[in-house]
Amino acid sequence: MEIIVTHDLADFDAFASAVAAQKLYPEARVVMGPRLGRNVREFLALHKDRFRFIRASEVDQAAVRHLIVVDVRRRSRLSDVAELLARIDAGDPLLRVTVWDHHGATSDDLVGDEEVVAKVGSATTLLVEAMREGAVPIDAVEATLFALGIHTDTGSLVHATSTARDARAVAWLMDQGASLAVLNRYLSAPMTPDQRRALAEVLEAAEVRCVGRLEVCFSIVVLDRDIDGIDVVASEALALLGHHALFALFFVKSKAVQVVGRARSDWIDVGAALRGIGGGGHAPAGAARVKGQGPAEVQDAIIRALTEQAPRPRLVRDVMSTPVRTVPPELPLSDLEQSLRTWQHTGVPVLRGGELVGIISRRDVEKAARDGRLALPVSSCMASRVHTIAEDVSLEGALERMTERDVGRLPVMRNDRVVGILSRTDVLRFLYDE
Ligand SMILES: [Mn+2]
Repeated sequence: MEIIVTHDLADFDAFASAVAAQKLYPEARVVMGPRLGRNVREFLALHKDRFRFIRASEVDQAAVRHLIVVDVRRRSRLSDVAELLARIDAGDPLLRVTVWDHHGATSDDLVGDEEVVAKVGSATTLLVEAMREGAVPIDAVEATLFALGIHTDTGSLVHATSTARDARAVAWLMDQGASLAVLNRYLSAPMTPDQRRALAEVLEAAEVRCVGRLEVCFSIVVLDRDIDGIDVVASEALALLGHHALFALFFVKSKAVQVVGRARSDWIDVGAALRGIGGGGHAPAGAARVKGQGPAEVQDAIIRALTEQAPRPRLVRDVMSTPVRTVPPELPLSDLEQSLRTWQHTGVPVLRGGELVGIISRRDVEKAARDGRLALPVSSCMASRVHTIAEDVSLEGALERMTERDVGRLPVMRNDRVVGILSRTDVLRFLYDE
């Protein structure tokens, strides 16, 4: 017997990967864990007859000859097939293991006899590539499910983990007739009343902590029962709050803490932080379920894990231009015009006795030239209200300041002294290189 398994609480990527694997291994049966994600359950309410699967309890694990594992490879997430894991440990020669996964490696990983593992945005992508290569025919319903898998795990190709391979797989699925109407129905399903209530509580309880110079939001919410789709609640809350990351801790029936983590900044690896408390996931998204601890303890453990992996964002001082050229306020504009041309600068801070008193841009000087005012001193047309930034602010913070104030350069300060200048060019280089 050949079986395909994935992680519990299967989301669209897990379920789509399992169905796709069945196209590649036609003899294999799809085995799902005891719980399915809410979106997948809703999808199956209409598509049950198209996609058949069995439960682990229906499998004679002693009779399995080929185990195909998709969208997971950590052993702790495969407790349904503990008997098969034991056979693997015993070196059973009758059992072959194949792994298709896109998660980062851990010491707890199952090692397959064959492995297709790559850092792509979704596991489904890997299976779609194999189907495309093998010219395996798929119909529009299958193409739609596979596209749902990729869209879900990649945030429709904009999560930091997305790759061109995911986009090519989606394009191929569209060629195979993936239905946009069905994609939209399941990708932007309206929230249930329970989800809306939970969202309101997450927003209400949100507390911002500074971890490694980044704003990380924590929300502890007490629930008297499990709520479906809290992952969506956490994503939505982060989008509304706009911090670098958010961890929503749902204390369910005073028994377990269900954590959902989401990040908008590449500097935070949510999956790695949650692996520290027995959960898992990717850099932008992860989850964990912790028993026997209160939410405050779990929050402390997450902060410890985040601090250990030290998300050190790039700071202003790492990318500012230094040493900085400055001019005195009494310098004639004609001299400055010459200097700007040689320095190729678009603006310079104006200092009187070491103190910042203004800033002047090439545009100001050009205007003075047009008006025939080049004989006047720099002080006559400098801007004396100068927006500055401290050298130890994160670049992310500097970027926000520039956008808010709509200024092209910020003198960088250390104890009231100008130590550098941060220009649009510096910031853009950072934005596009990272
Ligand atoms: Mn996945």
